[in-house]
Amino acid sequence: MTEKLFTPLKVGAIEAKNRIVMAPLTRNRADNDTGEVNDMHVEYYRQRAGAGIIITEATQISPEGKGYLATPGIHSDAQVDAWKKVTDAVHEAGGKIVVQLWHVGRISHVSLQPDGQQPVAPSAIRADVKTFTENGFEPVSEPRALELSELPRVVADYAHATEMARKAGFDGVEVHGANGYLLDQFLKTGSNKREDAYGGSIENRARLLLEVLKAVTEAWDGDHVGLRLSPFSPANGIEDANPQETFDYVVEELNKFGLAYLHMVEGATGGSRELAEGQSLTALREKFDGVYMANNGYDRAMAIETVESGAAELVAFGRPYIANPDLAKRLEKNAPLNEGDHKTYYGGGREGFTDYPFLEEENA
Ligand code: 8OZ
Repeated sequence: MTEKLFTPLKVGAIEAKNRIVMAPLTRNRADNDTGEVNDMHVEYYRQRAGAGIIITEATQISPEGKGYLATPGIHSDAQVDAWKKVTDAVHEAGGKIVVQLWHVGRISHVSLQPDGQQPVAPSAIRADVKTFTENGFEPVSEPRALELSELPRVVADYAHATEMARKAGFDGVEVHGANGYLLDQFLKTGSNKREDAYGGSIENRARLLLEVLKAVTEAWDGDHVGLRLSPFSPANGIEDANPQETFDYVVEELNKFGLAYLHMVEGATGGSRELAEGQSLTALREKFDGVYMANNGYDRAMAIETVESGAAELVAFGRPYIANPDLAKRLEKNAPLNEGDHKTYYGGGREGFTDYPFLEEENA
């Protein structure tokens, strides 16, 4: 019997050959000055084309959206040309690839911003976290609150990045609404103290995300657009007074856009899957009309069971994909997994990036 996890699924416009997704993974190996990916990325993503869908590492929609050293962008023509080599390679190898559209908001440092400017945020509240700069790990800089008049420009940057992603040959885009970055900062009460139409009530806090989704689905269409959320994660110093209430509203509203999928970080990003009293992902999943992609700490048995039971249609694997380029095949064959080397997760060259072995090499 073939378990459902290993069978195809139509995800919006994307024909996934299995239900195993490569989750977005920040690897800090793009050109720090130009935000272009390079030959290493072509090889890295080609190697992982066995996934039903690859979601690229988080990729900034504008220079201001950058918050870490050597992350890629998708706003310049040169970046598009560089990504085109990646999408061509993945397609030749029979895979599908979407780009994760990212604006970090307050999680940045002046040294990473155009002209050394302050990072932007819903409100001028610094998160007590660090980012990765030329000088190693440094506390994020004090942000400034975005003016009301600037928000249409931020929304337009998402639409522009979507157009650039189409030109680069991607199969779709994923809007990064998770992990304490700009859109999550607007959604949650700890980081959003605005007194205009984008702060206060749930409707107001969700306004920017919903405007972004409207713009992105107009620039392409809902069938090519996914969204990642992390309702209950404290990642990057984020908190919300009532996340269940906030995300009940958000997920309800998502159904207007006919999205290809909803990608959920279940629990604390990269950490515990436990939820607090009164918090339920099932309630959110049931509200959403489309394809549900589960993520966070899944192993083979959990993934098989989750898809078999219908609790999710897709399962995204992050860290296991760093060390196992052929993860989908390994899961199908129930083969052992390689261990990743943490020292080469962020930054560096080919070592720890494109040199993890495939099953055939191990058995040769
Ligand atoms: C790890 C290091 C830097 C950024 C996320 C984009 O958490 C990230 C990220 C992860 O979504």
